[in-house]
Amino acid sequence: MKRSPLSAFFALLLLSVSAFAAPELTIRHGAQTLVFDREELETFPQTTIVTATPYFDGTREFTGPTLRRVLEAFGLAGQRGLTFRALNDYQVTATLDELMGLGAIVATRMDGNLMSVRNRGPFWIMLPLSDRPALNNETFHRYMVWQLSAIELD
Ligand SMILES: Nc1nc2c(c(=O)[nH]1)N[C@H]1C(S)=C(S)[C@@H](COP(=O)(O)O)O[C@H]1N2
Ligand SMILES: [Mo]
Repeated sequence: MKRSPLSAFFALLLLSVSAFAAPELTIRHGAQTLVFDREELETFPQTTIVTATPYFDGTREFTGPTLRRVLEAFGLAGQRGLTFRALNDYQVTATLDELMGLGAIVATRMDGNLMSVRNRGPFWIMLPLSDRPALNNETFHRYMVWQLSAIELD
């Protein structure tokens, strides 16, 4: 089939629309799927974590809803498994019990600024490492998923 210049134009338009599409966080539990964009995540009550991290010198301020709040809609608890997935294909699995007591937030901002994918954004699971030094080790750093794209609940 011969492609008209017009269809090439629309193909290009589609490409650029998806390239600039708003980043989203998908949360799945069986057939139930919730998709939040940044603005929606910022309509939840916001929690701020000021902490040193393995990733930056000095302390940074991270802001976003608590993980607990984001998952609340699903009404799940206990030994249920949860998998975080990131844009770079990183994934880590835990149970809700393991995660819910950590004070984790889904950070949408660092020092008040949105985070680009290049800056490990747009969403980053952040833990209050400075306030809770017991979390400042590899066991818990694994859960600090940057470029978070999806959360899957068993
Ligand atoms: N998206 C993403 N998040 C991630 C990782 C990753 O590879 N990709 N590595 C995890 C692991 S295993 C650890 S220990 C911490 C710190 O990783 P780093 O020391 O490689 O920066 O980030 C976690 N978050
Ligand atoms: Mo790690």
